[in-house]
Amino acid sequence: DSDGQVGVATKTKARPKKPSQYKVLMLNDDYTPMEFVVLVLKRFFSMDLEEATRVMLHVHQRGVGVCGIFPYEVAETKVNQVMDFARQNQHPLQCTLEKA
Ligand code: TYC
Repeated sequence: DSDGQVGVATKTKARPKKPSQYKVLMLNDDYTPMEFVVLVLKRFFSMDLEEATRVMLHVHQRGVGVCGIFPYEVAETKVNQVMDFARQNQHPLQCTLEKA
């Protein structure tokens, strides 16, 4: 350099990281009607009736299930939309995020 010092240049490889993905999880409860859960899966996760019914029954039987995997901001928006819609309809349905 300008002082005459010798050094080793290190270079970090440009490795653009993929945006982290998050699972949107649906939780079972004893009160939300099955039809309402199916409606939510169709409306906010673009599932057809067959897939929505399959996912709803999985959650009903196992306690939790994956609605989809999305970039963080999309996943968070979907959780908020589901929670708002459930609240508006006075159902206790819960939805949450988990790193994929
Ligand atoms: N367990 C609910 C019932 O018997 C149905 C249900 C399914 C609720 C999935 C929530 O995420 C859920 N009516």
